[in-house]
Amino acid sequence: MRAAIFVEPNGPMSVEDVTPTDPGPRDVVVRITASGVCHSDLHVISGALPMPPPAILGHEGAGIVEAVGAEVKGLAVGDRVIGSFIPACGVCWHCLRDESHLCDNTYTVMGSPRAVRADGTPLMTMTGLGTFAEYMTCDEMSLVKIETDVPDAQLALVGCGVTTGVGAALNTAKVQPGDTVAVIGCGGVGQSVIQGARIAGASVIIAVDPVALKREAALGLGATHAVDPGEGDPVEQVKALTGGRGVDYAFEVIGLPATVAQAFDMARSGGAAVAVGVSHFTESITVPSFPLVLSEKRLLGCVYGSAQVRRDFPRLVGFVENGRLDLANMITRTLPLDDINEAFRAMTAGEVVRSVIV
Ligand code: PAD
Ligand code: ZN
Repeated sequence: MRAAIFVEPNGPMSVEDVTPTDPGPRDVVVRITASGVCHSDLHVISGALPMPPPAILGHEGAGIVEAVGAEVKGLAVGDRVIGSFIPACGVCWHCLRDESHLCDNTYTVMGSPRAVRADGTPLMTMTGLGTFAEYMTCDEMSLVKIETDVPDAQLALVGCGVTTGVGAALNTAKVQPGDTVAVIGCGGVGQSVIQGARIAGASVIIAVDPVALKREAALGLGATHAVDPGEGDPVEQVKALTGGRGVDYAFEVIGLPATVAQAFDMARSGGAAVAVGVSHFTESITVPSFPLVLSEKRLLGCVYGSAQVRRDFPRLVGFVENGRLDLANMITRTLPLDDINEAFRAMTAGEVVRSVIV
C-alpha cells in the first residue's frame, strides 16, 4: 500500500509503497477514505511532539472496515468508522469514570509497528492510527462505528479537529447560553471551537487570527467579531469588545506559551483560559499569580475536547446532518496522498482552514 512516511525532522514526507504487518486478533484493517491534515502532524515533523522517524503520520481519518481479527467484537467488514486518536477501551480506570479522553491505553496502542518499508525498517504510526496511507491497521479500541451519509472528507475531520474544538467549548469549558468567548488561532481546531461556542449559545464569539482568510471563515462559521492581532494588542481589543471586563472563556488554539498568557489576560475575573494548542514539549506555561488567586481566573488544559468519542462522534455527526455544524466550509481543499507536502506548505502559509487527503 502507499503511505506518507515521516523520514527526517523538518524534512518533506516520503510517499512510498510499504507492506502492512499481519493484523493481530484485536486488530482491524481500515481502508482510509479521507484524512484531514492537522497541525499536530506538523508538530511531529518539527519536533514539538516527540516521535522518532520513520513513522506513518495522520491521526484524523475515516474509512471502511476491510478485515477484522478473530477477537474483534464490535466491528464487521463494511462498517464505516472514524479513527479516535486516543483509544476508548471502555474498561480502564479513566474510561470507567467517563474520561475516555484520558484512556489508560493511550500509549499502548502506539507500541506496535504497523508496516515495513521496502528495506525492512519497521514503521510505527501516529497515535496508533497512521491515516496518511491507503490502509491502516489499528486496535479495535481506536475506532468508532458511524452510520451516516455525511461525506468522507467531512467525517474525517471529526477524528481530531472538530471533536477537539467543539468539545473544548461543550465539554471542557461547558460554555453556557449568553457566555462570551474569545478564540486565539482560527485554524481547523479554532474554527471548531467557534462552532462549538455557537452551538452552546454564546452571545459574543471573538475570533483572533492575523490571517484575513481565517477571520472571514470564522465570521461565516459563527464568530460575532474578528480581531487582527496585527492591529494592536489583542488583549485590549477583546476587552474593548466586552465592556472592559474580558470574556468568560478564552481559548488558545495555536500552541504558544505567549498566546496562552494572552488568553489568561483576556479572561474576566472568575473566567477561564482554555489551553487547546499543543506547545513544544519542552515549554512551560506561566501565568501571573494575583489574577489566578485574587481574581479566581482558571487555566484549563484540554485534550481531545474532553470528548467521550463513543458518545460524542455520533453526537457531532448528528449536528452535521441537521445543519448545526458546518464542516463543508472548513475544508478549503482536497488533495491526493502524493501531495501531502503541499498540504503542509499551505497550512504553514495560512492558505487553508483544513486540507483533506482523499
Ligand atoms: P492551524 O495551523 O490550522 O491553525 C493555527 C492558527 O493560528 C492559524 O490560523 C494561524 O494563522 C493562527 N495564529 C498563528 N499565530 C497567531 C497569533 N499570534 N495570534 C492569533 N492567531 C495566530 O492548526 P490547527 O487548528 O490544526 O491546530 C491548532 C493547535 O491545536 C495545534 O497546536 C495543534 O497541535 C493543537 C491540537 N490540540 C489538540 C488537543 O487535543 N489539545 C488536538 C488537535 C490539535
Ligand atoms: Zn489533530
